[in-house]
Amino acid sequence: MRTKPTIAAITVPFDLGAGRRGASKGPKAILQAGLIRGLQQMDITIDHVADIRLPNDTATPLAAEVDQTNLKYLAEVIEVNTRLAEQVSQVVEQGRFPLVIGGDHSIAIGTLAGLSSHYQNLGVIWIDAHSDLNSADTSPSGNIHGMSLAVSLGMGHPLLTSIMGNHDKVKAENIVLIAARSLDEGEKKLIRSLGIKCYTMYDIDRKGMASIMQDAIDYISSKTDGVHVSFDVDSLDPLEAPGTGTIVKGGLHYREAHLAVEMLHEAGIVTSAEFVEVNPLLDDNNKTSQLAVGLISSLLGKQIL
Ligand code: B3U
Ligand code: MN
Ligand code: MN
Repeated sequence: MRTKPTIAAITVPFDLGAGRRGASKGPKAILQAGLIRGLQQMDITIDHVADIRLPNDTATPLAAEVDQTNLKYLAEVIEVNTRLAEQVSQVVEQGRFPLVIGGDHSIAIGTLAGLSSHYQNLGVIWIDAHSDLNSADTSPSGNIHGMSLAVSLGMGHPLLTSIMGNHDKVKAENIVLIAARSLDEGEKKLIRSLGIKCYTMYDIDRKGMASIMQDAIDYISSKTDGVHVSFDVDSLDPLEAPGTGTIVKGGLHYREAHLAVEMLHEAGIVTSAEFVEVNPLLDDNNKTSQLAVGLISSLLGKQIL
């Protein structure tokens, strides 16, 4: 990202992967908070290339065929992610930087599927209070936004793992989790058994954000040919980001989150990004959408001086 890439923004007004409604209004709130204008002022070229929605008639063609099991809105999640994956893949093919704006975190399934065919070893920096590593068997909720990283590792419903082909979209050794503090038992087991690099809030408190980010960047840049940043705003403390569906206290402070994305920009390794789980219905005076705009701007190179 040393030379300014052309950004292709893809909005995904979808929230059926989450337990509560409202994240579907995230893209509009983030755009209204001045995302495009802000980036243009930084001399960044940004085009809003697509808005990925469900068809208006709510019964998707897949709905009848899909065995819903305990996966909520499986047909809808498949439909949206299939469309998103195709759009993301097209943007990469055109040599542009995909910036995906959610929506709930289930959309990472489509983003990573769309990226996967363009990289041999895609790195993923997953900044989130959660690890989203559940499957139908381990999920306490049935909400697919808590399963998207597992699906991308090839674990989950075959209709989800086969979006854009049956290959695993990312390898466990190329993932770094940052800001984790709410992990289910099954997720902890998986992180340990697969050896996924996981920096919890304990690690961040102990070593400081700058040191953690440097470790994360060194770890991931040595072995990957592209890095995707998947940023869930619930990684921040609820005091900073009240407008999100599953708040977990003890999160990143405003400055820690900005430092993380500033260091990622400085490292020059990031090739795509997504920002998810802004829920304007729960927000306080657009605080969380404005925060998202600030974080995106910093990731794309905004500096204080
Ligand atoms: N791990 C829980 C909670 C959760 C995951 N992601 C969010 N919440 N946003 C689950 O439902 O899988
Ligand atoms: Mn998440
Ligand atoms: Mn989360």
